[in-house]
Parts: sequence; C-alpha cells; structure tokens
Amino acid sequence: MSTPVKVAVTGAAGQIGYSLLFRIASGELLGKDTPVELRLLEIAPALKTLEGVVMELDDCAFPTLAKVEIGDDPNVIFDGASVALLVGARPRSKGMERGDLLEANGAIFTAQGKALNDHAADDIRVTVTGNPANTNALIAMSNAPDIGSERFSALTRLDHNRAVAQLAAKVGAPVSEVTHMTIWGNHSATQYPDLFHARVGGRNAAEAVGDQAWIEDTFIPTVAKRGAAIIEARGSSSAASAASATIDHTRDWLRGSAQGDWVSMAVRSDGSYGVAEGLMSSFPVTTTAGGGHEIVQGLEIDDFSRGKIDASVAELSDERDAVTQLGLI
Ligand code: NAX
Repeated sequence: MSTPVKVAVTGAAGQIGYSLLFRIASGELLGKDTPVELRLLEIAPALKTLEGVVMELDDCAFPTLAKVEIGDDPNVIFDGASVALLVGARPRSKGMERGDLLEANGAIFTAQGKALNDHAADDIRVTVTGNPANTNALIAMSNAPDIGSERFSALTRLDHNRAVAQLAAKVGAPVSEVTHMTIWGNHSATQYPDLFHARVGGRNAAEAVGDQAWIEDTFIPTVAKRGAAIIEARGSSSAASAASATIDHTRDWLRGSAQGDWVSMAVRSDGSYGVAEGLMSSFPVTTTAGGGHEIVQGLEIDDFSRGKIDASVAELSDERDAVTQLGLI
C-alpha cells in the first residue's frame, strides 16, 4: 500500500465525528486502496472522550486505517494534512447574539486558518462543516494567505441531499434519477434550493412537479428548515446525515463529480451569477479528479430565483461585514 494520506478532523469527539471518523477510516472518503492517517483535533476537556472513540476505531481493525493522532493543538494536528474537515465549532448558546457567535467562532477559525497555513501539506483541501459554515470558511481562508483560496470550501451538500430526497419523494422517482440539483447561497434558512435547473429522469424538475405553490410553500421551506425538524424529532441536531454529506462533498471534490452532473458546494465567489466576489457562497460546481473545481456557467436565472439568491447572498454579505468589523478577516 502507498503512504497514508493525512486527514485532519476537528471536533472529532462530537456527534458528527462519531459517524464521520468510522466512514473515513473504512475507506469511504479516499477509497479502499488508500491508507489513511487520522489526525484528530479537540479541545482539552473532550480529549478523554476522544480517547474512547479512538479505542473503538482500533476495535474495528479497519485495513485502511494506518494511524491515529489526537491532540488539542492545531499546529501539531494539521502538520502534513492533505485533507482538513473542520467540523468543531462553537454552538449558539441561550441568549447569544449573532455577533457573539461570529466572534466565538472567529477565534477558532482564525487560529485554525493560521495553523493550516503554516503546517498543512501543499495539496491541502479544506471542508468547513461547523456553523456558520460559509463565514467560518471565509475566516479560515482569509487567515491562510499562502494557501490558494480554491482549496477552501463549506458544506451545503447536506442541503443538496435533502433537496434531492424531497424532490424524489414528491414525484415518486428513485433518488438516483435526480441530477443537477443546486443549493445557492448560505447554509442557513435563507438558502435557495433550485428546482428550475434540476432534472428528474432527465426531465426539468420544476416541470415534472408542475406546482409552483408546492415549490414555494413546501419544498423550499422543508429543505431550508430540515435541520430544525430533525432537532424537534430527535432531540439533537443532524449528525449521521451531516457526516455522510461531509464525505460526499469531500470525496467528489477529490475524486471528481459524476460525468454530466454537478454538485452544490460553497466556494469563493469569482463574481459569477452576480454573487459579490470573495464571498463563500454555494453554487452549482463541477469537480475534477485531483481536487479542482469550477462554478457551472451560463445558467439562466429567472426573477423568482434571482430574488431568492440575492436574499441569501445579502445575508452572507452582512456576515462578512460583521467579521470584517471584528477584525477577523
Ligand atoms: P457537537 O457539539 O456534538 O461536537 C462539536 C465538537 O467540536 C465538540 O466535541 C467540541 O468539543 C469540539 N470543538 C469545539 N471547539 C473546538 C475547537 N476549537 N477545536 C476542536 N474542536 C472543537 O456538534 P456536532 O453535532 O458534531 O456539529 C458540529 C458542527 O456542525 C456544529 O457547528 C453544527 O452546527 C454543524 N453542522 C453543520 C451542518 C452543515 O450542513 N454545514 C449540518 C449539521 C450540523 O448542524
């Protein structure tokens, strides 16, 4: 077998980590022939829990898992990493204002951006799952000036997968028949899941649904508020589905998206579709094996979609202004 690929995961003792680590270790991220070294970052109080998770990883005897390192110093854990999955973040606690949340996460993502800049491998790819994911990715990217901005992304694949599942259920098709789904904008309640460019069984999805009211009043809010519905039902936030989406996102980025289709990823805007340059916004994106990505060009955006995209991008712009004022970027 070849030299192990170093995959760093932050927040490794958390809910998402508990599902994510086992899937990476079993070869679902990089393939069954690529050995993996897991490098797991946690805050000091969570290291004991993390030791227990590592015991379970050992007990799985995964042939692809070459080594596990754990610690609370990003400068050590990110050393030589080719993939960094930034899952750990500060959750919003009671009474916390949005500015406080951005500031608390800013402290985490400035330090982690700098540590990636100084210690990651040259081929590093960074996926941010921890919320507010888009702006956390913007902060990490801005604090890593020596790493190309095309190497940073934030997760909207969970929203994408949720949109695929809702559409498939509505028209009675298997999820495998849904293609060209797009989430635009922010991973938040303002996100815009777009059925006007999606296809089901090769047919335009909006036409197949044939019900604008369902799209506006049911589909979009169901996808955008799915996280809250999971919390309501399960008593805690999405974890296995978020881990699965983190794998899908990063696997497709590293190995290439399906021929003739695209995926949703939040990447640095180059000004496409009127999204202000520099914002980390979700787009339809194609990826090529080896880790390149391109924003799909030339889609026609009608007035309805324009309004939805602009509203989500306005929120991203406000978040960027807030973290600029806090001196985080
Ligand atoms: P948990 O609270 O279970 O786990 C988070 C872990 O991060 C904790 O173990 C904590 O000790 C650790 N952590 C905190 N600060 C850290 C730091 N500076 N360095 C390293 N580790 C640190 O949350 P979990 O359910 O696993 O969710 C993790 C993040 O994903 C949250 O921010 C959550 O909001 C976000 N999500 C993002 C989604 C997306 O689609 N982008 C969906 C699912 C999820 O809500």
